[in-house]
Amino acid sequence: MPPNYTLYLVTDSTAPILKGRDLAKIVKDAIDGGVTIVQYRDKTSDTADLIRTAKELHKITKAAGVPLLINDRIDVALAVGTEGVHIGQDDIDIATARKILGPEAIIGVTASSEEEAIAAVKGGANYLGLGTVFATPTKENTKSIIGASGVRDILSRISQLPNSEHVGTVCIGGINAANVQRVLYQSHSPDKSLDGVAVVSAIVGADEPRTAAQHLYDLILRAPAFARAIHQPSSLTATITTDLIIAQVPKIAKALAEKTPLCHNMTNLVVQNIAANVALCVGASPIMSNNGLEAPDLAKLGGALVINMGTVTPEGLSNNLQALRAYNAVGGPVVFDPVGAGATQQRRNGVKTLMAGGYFDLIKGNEMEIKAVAGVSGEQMRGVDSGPGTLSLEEKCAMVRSLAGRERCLALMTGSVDVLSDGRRTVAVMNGHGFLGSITGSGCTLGTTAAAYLAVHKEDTLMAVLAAMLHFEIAAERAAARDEVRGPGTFVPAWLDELHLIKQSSLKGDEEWVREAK
Ligand code: 3NM
Ligand code: MG
Repeated sequence: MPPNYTLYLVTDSTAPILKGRDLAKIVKDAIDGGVTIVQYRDKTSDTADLIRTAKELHKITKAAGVPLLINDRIDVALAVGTEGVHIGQDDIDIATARKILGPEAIIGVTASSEEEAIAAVKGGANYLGLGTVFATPTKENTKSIIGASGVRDILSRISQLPNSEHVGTVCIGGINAANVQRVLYQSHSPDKSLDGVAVVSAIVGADEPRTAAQHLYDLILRAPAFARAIHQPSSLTATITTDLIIAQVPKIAKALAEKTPLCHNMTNLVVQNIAANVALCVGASPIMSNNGLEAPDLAKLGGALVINMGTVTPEGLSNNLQALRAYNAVGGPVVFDPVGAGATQQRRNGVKTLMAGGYFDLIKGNEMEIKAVAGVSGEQMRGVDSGPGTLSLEEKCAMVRSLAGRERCLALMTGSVDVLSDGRRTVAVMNGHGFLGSITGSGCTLGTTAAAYLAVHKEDTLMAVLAAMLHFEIAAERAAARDEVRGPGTFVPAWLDELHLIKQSSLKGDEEWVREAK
């Protein structure tokens, strides 16, 4: 029987995490809470202390039927007779460890790249610890931060190796209750999934290790609410045809007008008024609330959330995170609008914090913003990119597709041509009008519109956002073509009218407007 890796506890020996408490008591509580395997990791104690503590821990784990592994120190594992060891890339090699410990021992190896993982699988490791997922103060000298997508790339690569189904996998680094479900979801590759997660501070550093372990265990076993909420049919075709658009988009617009879902906007002061008006005109019921404390109540109302990073402050970020978690917990769609991402260090940090803190159904931005989110801005762009708007359509499609695939969500890059992808299907929309670029908040209100559509159509989220884009942009074209519209000022009221008229005609089952899709 292979070990159960579901909730893997790695111990710590440092003061900030232990806070003077007894490690054996913490391990006992953690096992009572649901921990399935334990690694004793202690980089500071002398050998005699290591052996003494390991013996004490082994008594506890053995009584609970949970394996105990020793980090690095084969001698300690041998002396105490524990079930195995965990070795890093700079420690003893697997073959030697196996020779010393025998065929029954559990030997785990840390891997942070596909190459390291392949070598460990071929070398006979029983399981891999994949990471570092997120930067963590618990281990400061980590080699590389690979994120959930890095874990997925490794899983996908080793799934092609013979016998890899017998190799367990856990991920490690910054995993906690707020991100564990998103990490499991986003790291999933079709051929191989994680068998569990490894944590240090989320349990050892918790005030109540038992409760913390119980909570984590429940979250791991329960499918994440947002994954349950999104049912992407496996029959989705690879191409979005005009026929498909005409067959589906009017129905989605009608559903929005009928259901008037709540559209919760956490947005900047500049666009609150127009975002609320656009939400009303497309058929949603807007609420403009930047207070994270009321998000759990709002999330229960079945609507969607837009997080617009327009005015980023530390307080705003923590409100955003609270709301993101509330919507993730119930599976409500969340749109991320990383306004000005990449422009300042504050904003780059904001993007990182939010993307590590929860799951977004849609990430939308202009070319510079999407580049920043995709992580190809700054130094790397110099010499390749002289400023905004330099990517060819093909390059845009590739970037958007790869971002969507990496994050397992939808990505939308707006511009004169808008590119939307779910990682498999990528579609470009040519509708819209230049006046949208001359008024404030048009990008933000597209996020609002997309959220409203996502709230009513979870069967195929790409189609929902495509419907939102068409409603939004065809209305802009119709407004700009009106006689009375002579510039951005007269455009805004006409555009609100046209958004409203498309909603009204969709309610009556009219499909004509969709034929203007380009
Ligand atoms: N190994 P926490 S990260 C022990 O990447 C360890 O190999 C890592 O601690 C690796 O759960 C890490 O508190 C520390 O973030 C994980
Ligand atoms: Mg080591």
